[in-house]
Amino acid sequence: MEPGEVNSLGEPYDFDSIMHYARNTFSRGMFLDTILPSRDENGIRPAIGQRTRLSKGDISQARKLYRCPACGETLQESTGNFSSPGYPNGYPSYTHCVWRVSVTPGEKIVLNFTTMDLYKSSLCWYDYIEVRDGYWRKAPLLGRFCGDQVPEGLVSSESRMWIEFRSSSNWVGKGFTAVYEAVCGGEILKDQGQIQSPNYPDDYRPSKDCVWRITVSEGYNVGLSFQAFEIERHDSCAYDYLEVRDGPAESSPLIGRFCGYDRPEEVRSTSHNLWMKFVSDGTVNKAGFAANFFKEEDECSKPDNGGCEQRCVNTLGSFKCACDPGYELALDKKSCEAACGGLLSKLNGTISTPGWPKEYPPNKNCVWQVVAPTQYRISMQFESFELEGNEVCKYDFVEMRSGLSSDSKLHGKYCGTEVPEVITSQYNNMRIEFKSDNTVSKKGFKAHFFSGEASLEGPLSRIRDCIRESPE
Ligand SMILES: [Ca+2]
Ligand SMILES: [Ca+2]
Ligand SMILES: [Ca+2]
Repeated sequence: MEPGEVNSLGEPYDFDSIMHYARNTFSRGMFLDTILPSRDENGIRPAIGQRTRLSKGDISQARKLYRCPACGETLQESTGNFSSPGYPNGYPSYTHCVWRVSVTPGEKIVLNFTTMDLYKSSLCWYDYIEVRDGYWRKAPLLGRFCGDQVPEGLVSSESRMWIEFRSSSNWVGKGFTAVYEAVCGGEILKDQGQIQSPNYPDDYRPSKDCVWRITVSEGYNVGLSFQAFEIERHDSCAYDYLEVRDGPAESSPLIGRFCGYDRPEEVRSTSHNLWMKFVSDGTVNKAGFAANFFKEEDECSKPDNGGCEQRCVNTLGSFKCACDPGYELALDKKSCEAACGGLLSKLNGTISTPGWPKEYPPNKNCVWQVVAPTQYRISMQFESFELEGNEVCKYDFVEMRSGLSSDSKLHGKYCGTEVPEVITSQYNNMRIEFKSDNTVSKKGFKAHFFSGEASLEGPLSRIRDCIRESPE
């Protein structure tokens, strides 16, 4: 091959690349060479075609291809240190380095500079170090430093930190050195969030001791609910455990010390503080826990009953309205309206649209299933009838069927103001389904049903008798 046919991005030709053909690729036998390096160093040709790792050339070409900074690295240990290139003999001018620190999720990074000697300029315009709270160059800035003043320690809010060093002066300073450490727990001043054991959902590490102090807005309690819980089991939680206390400190009243595989019940503090400690011993690690915390109040104890028409049920982080028996929650989730539908096994009775004789509510779906003894037939007579719509019945309607399921024999679909005729079931059961759409409501219907032994005349004559006796 001619040199012009090869593009190694200015690097020497890379026989060691993981992408390179092996010496016997396409050969008819294992030991027949198809390709041989023409370079010969003291009678030894370079080896080609390894498949075990990225070669030095692979890495340097990839860095060039993706314009990676020439220095810096990704640090993943729970402690570590790094320094500017050439430290302490002075960093080169026009240098650009990026260090990424990535520790166990659930832990934070504490970064401390141990020495600092960079060219000092206004706003650190020329040479500087930038520390960012996250994993990339646009993450929130924690600080920009230059000169010879060692900055205060910096703490990330999550498990990653981005440190960028740039020099554009010709001044020669020693540079900087820094150490970092992963820590768990911490002070949390938020109204809601999640707390996980370090490294969740992967196993936590041994010998951890993490303390969280949660503070929500004044006047609220702290609610805590667990999504997952798996901590080495022991009868008295002597090995690994999570301890929760009702207050701001280790001396606050104990709510519980938890371990094992059962999710603890929801926790509610009596003040706006909650104290939590996770401890693991030297052996046996499990997945740990994940829990949401949030500010909690008893909405139902307020004068307006949480805005609920009938009943108010307080829940952790929220509340909900409920209704008395015979009522159901309306669309606004606060008011209650008469429940509708049901299984009716009496020989006769009355059904009506919810709210009768007032207008029925929108978006209702009521199903009545009437069941009579085997030899009986059921007749339905409407006393009053007024639904939105006319013949098409595409807005509000009532459907009458023989049978109990929604695909049994349909007698008719009704709407408008014309009162349907008496309908008698084919067998001993009947399904009546009422539906209203989201606009325009009318008075609805009221209907009487009567069951009688199977003869057409039987139930019909009884209907007439009953209507005559009816006081309405
Ligand atoms: Ca353990
Ligand atoms: Ca609540
Ligand atoms: Ca309607």
